[in-house]
Amino acid sequence: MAYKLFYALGSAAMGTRVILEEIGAPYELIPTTIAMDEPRPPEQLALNPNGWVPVLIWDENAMYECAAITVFLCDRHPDAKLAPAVDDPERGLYLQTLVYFSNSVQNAFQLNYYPDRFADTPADEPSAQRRGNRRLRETWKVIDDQIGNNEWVLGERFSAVDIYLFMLTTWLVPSRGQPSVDEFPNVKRIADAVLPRRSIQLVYEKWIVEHGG
Ligand SMILES: N[C@@H](CCC(=O)N[C@@H](CS)C(=O)NCC(=O)O)C(=O)O
Repeated sequence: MAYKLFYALGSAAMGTRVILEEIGAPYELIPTTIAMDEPRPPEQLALNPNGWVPVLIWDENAMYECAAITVFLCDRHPDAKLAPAVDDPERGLYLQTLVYFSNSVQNAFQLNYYPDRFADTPADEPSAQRRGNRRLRETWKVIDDQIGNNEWVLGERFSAVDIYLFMLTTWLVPSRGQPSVDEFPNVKRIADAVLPRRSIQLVYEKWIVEHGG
């Protein structure tokens, strides 16, 4: 049976869609929005009361949280070779980096994109946004240093973490005061290497056109 994915352009659901493309699993997109002034479909809110995407549905089941969905799908489809197996020595770094992306880097983005969730009053929001941008610099630097001279995040092996990294770099908007990906050469090297993949070209077609790719 096909997977179903609550989906919005520019969102973390794009990363999940890339994974589904890489796996070659049939899937159906359910359009939703990430606009703060637009309502979410009740079916989405019933599965994720936070109103976030991605939300993945399969059989009679559903789950949210992009990093968890990534681990789930890659484990479910090992033939796609997107993740180290549970007993592989690289499994630790794989999980560590995915969770760091999800709870530290993404959190820094949230401060900048959704400051109302972190500030007491509207007057406090610019401060939260500035702190988010500093936090983006701090957390991306940690990742850039971690990668060092590695070809991919896990070393010589391409994995779902590289796709996740690419997705997060598309959210960096220097005109908002956020760092440019150019400040993190090791991150940029991997993002550039992920870009030509067929799955990325398909899912990020609009972003690539807009960014002169
Ligand atoms: N921790 C969640 C966060 C997901 C998230 O922030 N999604 C954003 C788009 S990238 C969203 O749905 N934003 C709309 C909202 O927060 O209401 C995850 O990693 O899946």
